[in-house]
Amino acid sequence: MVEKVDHLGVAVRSIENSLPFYTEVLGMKLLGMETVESQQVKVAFLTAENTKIELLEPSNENSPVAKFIEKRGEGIHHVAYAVKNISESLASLENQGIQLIDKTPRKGAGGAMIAFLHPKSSHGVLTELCEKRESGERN
Ligand code: CMX
Repeated sequence: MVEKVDHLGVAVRSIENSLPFYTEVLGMKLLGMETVESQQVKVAFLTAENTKIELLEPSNENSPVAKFIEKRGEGIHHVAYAVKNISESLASLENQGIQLIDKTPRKGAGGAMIAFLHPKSSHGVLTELCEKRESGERN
């Protein structure tokens, strides 16, 4: 089902304050920033070679990322896997009794279709599936 790890999501209080660590200290390249209203987050994508990190800053206090930071502090938030066909993957996971947060895919950052699996069903790791629909550097 899974083609590769697409990116790791890291929850931060402020993208502005955390970016210098990634760009200046680690020397990663900033690919872009955007606000994903449906997920109530502002995101920044960074890359080194074929690896991507997504920094997630809550855009309001009701954001799932705001709740995460309040409970656990800043840190690794999710692992995102690239899949070829997200709808088929979700149907297969549901058939296997995996608890889905999103039963149907929704639009995420970079124009990808995304869906989350509940961390209770994936041994404590919030898991995202993503299917890229657009070509370009972000993909
Ligand atoms: N990783 C691992 N476990 C997590 C977690 C995370 N990121 N977020 C929450 N949990 C755990 C909590 O610790 C809690 O466990 P316990 O019951 O053992 O305490 C349990 O999941 C329920 O968490 P909660 O704090 O009660 O929060 P909610 O039930 O309100 O929501 C979740 C949890 C995962 C369903 C919700 O955060 C969600 O829907 N997340 C997916 C959407 C999201 O995170 N979007 C932002 C990213 C956007 C993007 O990448 O584009």
